[in-house]
Amino acid sequence: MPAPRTVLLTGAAGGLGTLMRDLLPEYGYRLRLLDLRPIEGEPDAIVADLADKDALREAVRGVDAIIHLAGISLEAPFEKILRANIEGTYNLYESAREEGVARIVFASSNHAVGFTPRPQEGDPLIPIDTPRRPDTFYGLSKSFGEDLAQFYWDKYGLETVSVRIGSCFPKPTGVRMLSLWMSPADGARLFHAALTAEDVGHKVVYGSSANTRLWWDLSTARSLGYDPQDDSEPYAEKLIAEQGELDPTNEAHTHLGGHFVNDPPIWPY
Ligand code: NAI
Ligand code: 15L
Repeated sequence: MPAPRTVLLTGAAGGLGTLMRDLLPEYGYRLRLLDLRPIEGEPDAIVADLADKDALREAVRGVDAIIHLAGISLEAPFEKILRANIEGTYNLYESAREEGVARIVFASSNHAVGFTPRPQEGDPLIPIDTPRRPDTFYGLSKSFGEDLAQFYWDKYGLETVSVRIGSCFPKPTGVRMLSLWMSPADGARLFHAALTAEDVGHKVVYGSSANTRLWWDLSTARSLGYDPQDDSEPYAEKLIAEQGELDPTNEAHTHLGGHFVNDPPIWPY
């Protein structure tokens, strides 16, 4: 597939969307922005709900690819997750299929496999084909998104890279995050690789930097051409001094999904 140029970025007003709005144009992309919320300084951004099929159809028309970040990014009652993440992602895929968009990069999450025990010292890294173990309705919606992507590839030939993102923030803020952190610059590298790799079909990859304390296997992401440059280790000493080492008797410290397994943060809207 030729390198995509015009890319629809859904969820463009959010944390990750804001970071990617800054970083992706350096790779030569022209971004079309979409979010439920208006974006300051971006009068051309499309303000639309993923429930609005007509707006989605128009938004995807003529783009080469989509980076799909929009949706509820924390835990919420099932009905809300159903509407935004499950039906919303379906609506986006249907629009993409109807308009002949070749590829979607889907923001999946570590919470699709959040109940997976984290590796202890000497254990192998978590492989990409580990059974899915969602830790929340939110994680369940990401599992659905991955299956939806597989279905649209098998049935319609619409390609997807599903990125199980760890924690993409400017800096790691917790000890668990030392293992899952994806620096924004590595995030842009990974999205660029996912947009440009040849013949991906549907591929699921983990999304993080090359952290010293990595818990999962980045080889599938690397097979796309992703070459992470960052490592959370410089933040480790200070975070561990402040918060202590992970506690093996605390469920939130012994699972990939962290506190989503027992006390998930709730979507505030
Ligand atoms: P965020 O909550 O900051 O941004 C999500 C955006 O989606 C918001 O701007 C919101 O207005 C928009 N949105 C929500 N419902 C919508 C709807 N029905 N229609 C249109 N727009 C809607 O989340 P963040 O951190 O930027 O994450 C982006 C994506 O990446 C999410 O799908 C999240 O699940 C996923 N992800 C993020 C991780 C991270 O470390 N930031 C980790 C794993 C996954
Ligand atoms: C996610 O999926 C969330 O969207 C993000 O806000 C973080 O909580 C991240 O996972 C994480 O696990 O750190």
